[in-house]
Amino acid sequence: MAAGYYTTSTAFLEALAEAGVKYVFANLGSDHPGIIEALAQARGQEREPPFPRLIVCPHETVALSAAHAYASVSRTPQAVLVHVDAGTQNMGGAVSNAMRGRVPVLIFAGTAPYTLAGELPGSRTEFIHWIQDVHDQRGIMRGYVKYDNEIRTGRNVKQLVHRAMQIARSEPAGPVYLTGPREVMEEPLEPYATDPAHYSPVAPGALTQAVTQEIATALAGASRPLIITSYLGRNPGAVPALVELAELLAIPVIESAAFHMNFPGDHPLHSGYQFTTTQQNPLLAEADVILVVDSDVPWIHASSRPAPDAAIYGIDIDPLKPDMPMWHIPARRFAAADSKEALAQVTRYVLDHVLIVQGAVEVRRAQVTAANRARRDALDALERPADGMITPRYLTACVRELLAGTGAIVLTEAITSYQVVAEHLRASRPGSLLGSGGGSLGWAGGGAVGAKLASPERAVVCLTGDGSYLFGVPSSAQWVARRYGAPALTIIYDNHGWAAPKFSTLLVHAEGAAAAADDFHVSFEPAADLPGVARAAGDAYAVTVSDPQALPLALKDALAVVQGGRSAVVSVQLPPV
Ligand SMILES: Cc1ncc(C[n+]2csc(CCOP(=O)(O)OP(=O)(O)O)c2C)c(N)n1
Ligand SMILES: [Mg+2]
Repeated sequence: MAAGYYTTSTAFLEALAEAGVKYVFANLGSDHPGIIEALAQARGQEREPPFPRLIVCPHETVALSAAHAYASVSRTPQAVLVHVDAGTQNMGGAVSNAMRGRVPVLIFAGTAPYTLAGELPGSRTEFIHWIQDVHDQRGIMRGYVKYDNEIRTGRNVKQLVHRAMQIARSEPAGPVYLTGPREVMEEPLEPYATDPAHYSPVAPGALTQAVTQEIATALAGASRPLIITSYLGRNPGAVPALVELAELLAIPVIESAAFHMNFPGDHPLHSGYQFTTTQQNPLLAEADVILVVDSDVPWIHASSRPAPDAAIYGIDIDPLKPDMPMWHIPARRFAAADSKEALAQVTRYVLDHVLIVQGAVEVRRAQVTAANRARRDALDALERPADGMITPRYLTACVRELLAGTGAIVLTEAITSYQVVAEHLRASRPGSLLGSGGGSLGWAGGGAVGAKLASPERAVVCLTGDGSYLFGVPSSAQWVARRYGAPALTIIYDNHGWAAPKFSTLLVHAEGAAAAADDFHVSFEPAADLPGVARAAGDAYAVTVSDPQALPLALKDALAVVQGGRSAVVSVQLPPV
């Protein structure tokens, strides 16, 4: 480094490193010379901790999705660097996914220089600096981030980074957004230090004694208790706490709209998965006490709801969901708490204070176990091809067999096959299944890169719809995977189009003209060579499979390729939409 070279950009990168950021998923532009120069100046220096590594992402969706999945897997937030308003806009729905997934990530974008004629280092030098100057760049992100601010001087940039990270990591976690004008990012400074230990995330909250007693007593006294959860497994450490409580009182557990492994799929008390329901769930209708833990969508009133007199309790890291303009469950008590802590408190209370009606609990355990065995047997029977074609259930069963004992991380963006993937994969290890948590498609492509960088020793397998594969900008994602040695196995649930909008239309207009004419505008015919995109962009091993008998071997070969260090994309041909 040139003697004394130290700018806001240097301090910014130092602060990221201090905050535990190993990777900056970056898409660069005219706002980043300060950062590019600071990185080059630092090259070869022995810094402790070392500056984060820049991961060049040719599309911003890939950058943010990678940072999202990295943080989900490792529970350590990373950073994303994008270009002024344009790059901010190009992250598009990925920021909505990070918000809904309650995933911490620090996003930085430069802003146009504010001086016209060389008054300060970083002043305007290119025509584009006039064109990229907009009124409210931070406003683009404001509905989706927990915090936004502008870096106004390098003298407190470290404080700002650590404060932003503290907010991002404190529950409910989420994305944060900082901007910095070129002049500020070029500002020469004296080196200085901050202590990141003073910015730890807010410690997990627990239940009060009174609420613990209320919930423990209600559950222990229930005849037909039920637990519903969606994202408790964001913290893999919370899963054993749920298992312990469920086992203690023989409480069936339903995973609803779950994008995490929350409760072991092979557990006798696992009572099924639900996403968009069309029929009443009898367990939900019959339950007299329901504990909803960490859930955005515990049920869909239109088709499946609890009894009007059920006693409902809600424990959530985010119990009121102020980020959702309309949300409600008719709970007797809402409590904001960390689910791991809260469930352990309830379990302890039951053990210490509440008389368990052991006979009744054992009868229920036997009943729930038998019902779940029957339900699983019925699902097993569906795991076969239909009319010579691969079905989503058969495909998922083959994936389950393929991955048995491998310790793989599975990313799911299987859309109309979300439920089938959950039901037949039956993820049973905490942290082994991940979805975006949001509604903006295209997460899994970049997500696979982030998951692999976060957990290089594990195989990463991405189950995606064909539409979602394309939303994920595979040309960019597959190139990044190759360049940075982060291979994944991508399995496309290829039904040649978008089943979801067709399904949505049928839910509203079952007898309509679109249904009568099968005219939904959802077909991807003529078919594109989807794995070929990955081959061209990232030298991926690319295969298309339509023969059910050939499927297991094709998947096995593809996994072996990935374990050898090269990405593979298998398009599995399903009945078309
Ligand atoms: C960014 C974005 N654009 C559009 C949508 C609306 N949408 C929801 S599901 C879907 C189709 C997804 O297709 P695919 O991944 O092939 O899954 P399939 O519906 O076929 O199961 C679309 C377009 C969305 N959720 N996100
Ligand atoms: Mg599809």
